[in-house]
Amino acid sequence: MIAMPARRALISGITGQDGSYLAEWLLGKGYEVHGVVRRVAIEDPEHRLTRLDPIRGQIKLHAASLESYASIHQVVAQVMPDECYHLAAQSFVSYSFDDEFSTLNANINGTHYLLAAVKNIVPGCRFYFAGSSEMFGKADEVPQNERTRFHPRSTYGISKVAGFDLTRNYREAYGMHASSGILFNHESPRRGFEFVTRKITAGVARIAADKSKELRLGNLDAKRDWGHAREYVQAMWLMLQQAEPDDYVIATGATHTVREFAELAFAHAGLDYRDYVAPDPDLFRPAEVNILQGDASKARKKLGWEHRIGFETLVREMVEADCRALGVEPRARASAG
Ligand code: G4F
Repeated sequence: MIAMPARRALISGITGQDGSYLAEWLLGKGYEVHGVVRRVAIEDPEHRLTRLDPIRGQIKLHAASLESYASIHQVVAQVMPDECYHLAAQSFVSYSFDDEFSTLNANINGTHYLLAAVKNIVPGCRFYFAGSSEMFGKADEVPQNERTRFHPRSTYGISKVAGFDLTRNYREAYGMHASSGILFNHESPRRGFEFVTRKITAGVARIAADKSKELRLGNLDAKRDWGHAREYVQAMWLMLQQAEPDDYVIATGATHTVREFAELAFAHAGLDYRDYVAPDPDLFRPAEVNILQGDASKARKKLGWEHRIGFETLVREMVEADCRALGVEPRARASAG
C-alpha cells in the first residue's frame, strides 16, 4: 500500500498562544506543520519561541514579514500548503488605541497579502481567518451569533472586520475555501502577560511568592466570555474539514466580570483580591465594548464543536501554572469546576 503524503499546514502567528496549541493539534493529526515567523524570533529563540519548545524539532519555521507581500509570497510558494491558518495580528486591543495606524496596516494588509498569495499560488488551499468577538463591539443583541451586526469599538475591531470581509470576498469572488472563526476570548497558561487574565494569574503568583504587594487593574466590571484556547484551536481545524467554507462563532456562552476572575484567582491562592487589587484609571479604555457573550449553536450543530473546560477550571489551571513557575504552592480553597 502506498502511504499518503502528510497534509501540509502553514500557520501565521505560530509562536503565540493559539499558534502553539494549533501546531500541537495538527502534529497529532499527522500534518507536516510550517510556521511563518518574524526574523527577530528566529534569531532570539530563547525568548520568542518558548511556547514551541516541546515541538521545536517537529515543525519548520520560515522567516517572513506580514508587512511584505514578497516575503509572504515566497513562503507560500515554498510550502505549498493544503491548509493555511492566519492567526498573526497585532492582537492587543488596548495597544490599538495607542497606535491605530500600525494596527490597521499590519492586520488588514497581512490578511490581504496572505489571502492573495494563497489564491495566486495554491488556490485549492483551505484558509482560516482568526476573526474576533471584538468585531461585535457595541453589539445590539446578547448573545451574539453569526448574524449579529458588527459595530467595532477599536481600530483592532475595525481591522478584524476588514479581515473578515476580505476573507468572505475571496470566498465569494474566487471560490476559495476560506472560513472565519469569530472567536470570543480564549485564555490559557500560554496567554501573553498583557491580557487581563494572565496579568491577574501572574500577579497572584507574584504576590503569593512575596515578590509583589499589589496588582493594578482597569475596568473590573468589564464582562467577557472566556474559554480555553486549547479547545478553540480545534474549532479552527474543524472549520477547514467541512465540505463548504463558512463563518462560525466560537464561545462558551457564559460571561464573567474581570472582578469575578480576580476574586477566583486570588481565592485559589488563599488570598482576598480586595486586599491587593488597586484600581488604575489609566488602564480604562477610551471605548469599551458591550457585553460580549457568544452563541456557538451553529458550531455545535455543524462542526460538532463544544467547549468542555469551564471558567473555574481555566482560572485554576492558569493560577497553578504561574505559581509553579515561581516555586509556590497555591493554597487552594476546595473548589470544583
Ligand atoms: O484581556 P483583554 O486585554 O482582552 P480583550 O480586549 O477582550 O481582547 C482579547 O480577546 C479578543 C476576543 O477574542 C481578541 F480579539 C483580542 O485579540 C484579545 O485576545 O481585556 C479584557 C477586559 C477589557 O474589557 C479590559 O478593559 O479586561 C479589562 N481590563 C481591566 N483591567 C483589563 C485590565 N485589560 C487589560 N489588558 N489589562 C488590565 O489591567
